[in-house]
Amino acid sequence: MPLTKLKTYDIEYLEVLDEEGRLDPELDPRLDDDRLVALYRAMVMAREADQRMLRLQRQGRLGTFSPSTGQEAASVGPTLAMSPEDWFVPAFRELGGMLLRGVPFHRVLLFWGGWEEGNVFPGLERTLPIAVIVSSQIPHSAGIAYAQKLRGERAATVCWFGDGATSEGDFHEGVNFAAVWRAPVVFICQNNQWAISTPLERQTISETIAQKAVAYGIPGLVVDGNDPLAMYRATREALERARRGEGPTLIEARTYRLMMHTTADDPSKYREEGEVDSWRRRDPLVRMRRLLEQRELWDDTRQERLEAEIKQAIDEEVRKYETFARGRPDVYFDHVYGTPHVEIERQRQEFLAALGRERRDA
Ligand SMILES: Cc1ncc(C[n+]2csc(CCOP(=O)(O)OP(=O)(O)O)c2C)c(N)n1
Ligand SMILES: [Mg+2]
Repeated sequence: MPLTKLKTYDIEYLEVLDEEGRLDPELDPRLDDDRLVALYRAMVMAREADQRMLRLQRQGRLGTFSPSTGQEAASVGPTLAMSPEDWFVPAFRELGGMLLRGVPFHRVLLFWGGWEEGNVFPGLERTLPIAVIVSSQIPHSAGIAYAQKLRGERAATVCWFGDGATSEGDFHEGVNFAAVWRAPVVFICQNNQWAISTPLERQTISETIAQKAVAYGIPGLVVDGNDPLAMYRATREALERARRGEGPTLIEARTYRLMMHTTADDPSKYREEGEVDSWRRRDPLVRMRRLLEQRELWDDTRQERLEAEIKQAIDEEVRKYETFARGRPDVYFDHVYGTPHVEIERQRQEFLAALGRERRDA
């Protein structure tokens, strides 16, 4: 009996807008000028928000947070392709997408400040809170999408997670469940090459993350995750597939975390500056601005105006957050257990004393 080939597979790679701002006319999703500018503005907003959060954290005015600098395109592009009826299921590095979706920045600050109110977005009930528990949101998204199917909705669900999340059982269970039930969900893996200090090659020896889709019988593709137009296009196609009742898609967005994992991390301990520099050249904001400039939609004056506008908006949101949070820097300790705990109370006192010392020294 000869050995026969049962199946082979191909994995496609999608890039629409390259590092120089050159656009592939065949693949161009043909967004109008307003939407092109909207993509760029949302990415600049997220970048500026990261810088402000970093300062607030270093000043003791915010808890730790996970920066999304360098990864803006991977959440902003897909969000532009979504409708308000679609469910938005983030991990913790989708700030740009959340803000574009309409989540007020002060809610994000409340979340990282330890406030439960940071989990609730009035008027945006189809936007889930930030999920820090790695991969926990993947089964949630599969269940939401399954419910959408049962209800006969035309809408779908988009769920983000990291490369590290693909090593969790929840990833495999969630993707398999969604595939078997043809649930209308788009899985977006933000492959930023690192899971804290664990490099991708220690996470998986698969050549791509996208090919894991093959095992579940669904389409998987690799996308330049720093290309907002490619991310928009890939998500739009996956959403259309989902709405046609054809089930989930796995998108591997190749990107890079340019800053630390969280403010409690020092990446210089485990990765080379050269690697970071090579990804800085692939910055999604730079290539998008190049495209806008070529089309005469952008210049230095517009950039200055945008930055001033964003600064003012951020100032206002920080004020809202700090007005709400005033006098309770220890709120994190409230929710560790449902009832007071002697060890947590000891830690609370230690934290308050340390904060007091720091503020006196400042
Ligand atoms: C279940 C669980 N295990 C461990 C952690 C601690 N932790 C937080 S983020 C992270 C790495 C996640 O890596 P990845 O999925 O690649 O996302 P990235 O941080 O790179 O965006 C880990 C281990 C956690 N939050 N949840
Ligand atoms: Mg990662």
